[in-house]
Amino acid sequence: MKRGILNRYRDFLPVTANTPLITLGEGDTPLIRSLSLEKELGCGELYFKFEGCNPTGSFKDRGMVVAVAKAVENNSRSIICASTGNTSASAAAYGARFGLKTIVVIPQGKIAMGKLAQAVVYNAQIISIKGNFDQALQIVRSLTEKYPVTLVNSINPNRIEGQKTAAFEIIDELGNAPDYLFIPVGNAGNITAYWKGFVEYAQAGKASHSPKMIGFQAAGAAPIVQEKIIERPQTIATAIRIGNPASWQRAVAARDESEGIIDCVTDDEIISAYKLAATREGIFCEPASAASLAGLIKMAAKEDFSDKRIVCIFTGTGLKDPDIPAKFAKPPAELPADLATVEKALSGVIS
Ligand code: AN7
Repeated sequence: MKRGILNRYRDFLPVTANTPLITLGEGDTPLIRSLSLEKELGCGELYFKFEGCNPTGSFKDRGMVVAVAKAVENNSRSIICASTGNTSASAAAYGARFGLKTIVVIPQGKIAMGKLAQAVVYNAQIISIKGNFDQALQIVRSLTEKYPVTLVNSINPNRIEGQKTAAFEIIDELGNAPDYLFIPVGNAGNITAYWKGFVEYAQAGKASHSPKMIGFQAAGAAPIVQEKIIERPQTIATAIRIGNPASWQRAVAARDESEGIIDCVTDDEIISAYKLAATREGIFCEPASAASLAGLIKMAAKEDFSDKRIVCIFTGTGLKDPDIPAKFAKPPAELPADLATVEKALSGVIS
């Protein structure tokens, strides 16, 4: 039975006697051993942690459940976030369930259809700005200085606390930390959270070491790689279309303390990995999520991982962004409902 991360990992979370142990069933996501790409890429062991299996379809639920629990504990009446889509979907869901007014500020035309649908159905107050995520976050920060509304972006430390539980789950399942963790990087909260989780669990004696953190930004939105703010970030992976990450310094610290790397992958590499995850492993993740696998493919071409244990994070489900396949695949031909015609269309396919 799913217990939720607040209950399962309460000893490692900011849980007090007054914190409601709320849950929508977040966490406990599958760690899927690769059947095909592990061999092909020459990895000792390769696993995919599929965060798309969270209640609103992304890893954001782990952080949101803690942020909302603390908001409820502190008698907050409303929450607010800027979002490229997944944070707004998660905030709207937990806000609805636990009686908080939810305000989301999103970049117009640049969030996936499914994510917008979630915010609409969960009945969030949606503000769509003619601008990008970084501008939305700036506005939200200013609003929270002026009004008594709880900020639930990852600059809220409770978000990072919740998200670190994914690292705990990996160690609990593998019995130790992996050698490498591949992860997409946008606003850089998640890489920060995983690193915190790995370090804390190692300190608690649950792992003998911590993994190298290997983060990937999209090439058109790679401020950490280029070491400068990107004013007009561009990428097909709208979730990580971010030019000035809030947790920039902490991501750099995670990279350096773990002796890892933060690099970037092109949109073509992202889409190619997105297709491979689906066609070779049966995992439908969203484009931003596929940046982790795209990064592994890029690195495995140069580096020997044959004695390494690797975990690749797929941060969200592909169902959120149903427009993407149309960019590279034709819709199926429409045939009459006639056996002979269907048989003919299948000649060479079935025998
Ligand atoms: C699927 O929802 O920033 O580096 O506003 O949705 O912690 O930002 C989403 C980010 C990776 C990057 N994969 O994580 C938002 C938002 C998916 C995402 C990231 C996001 P961070």
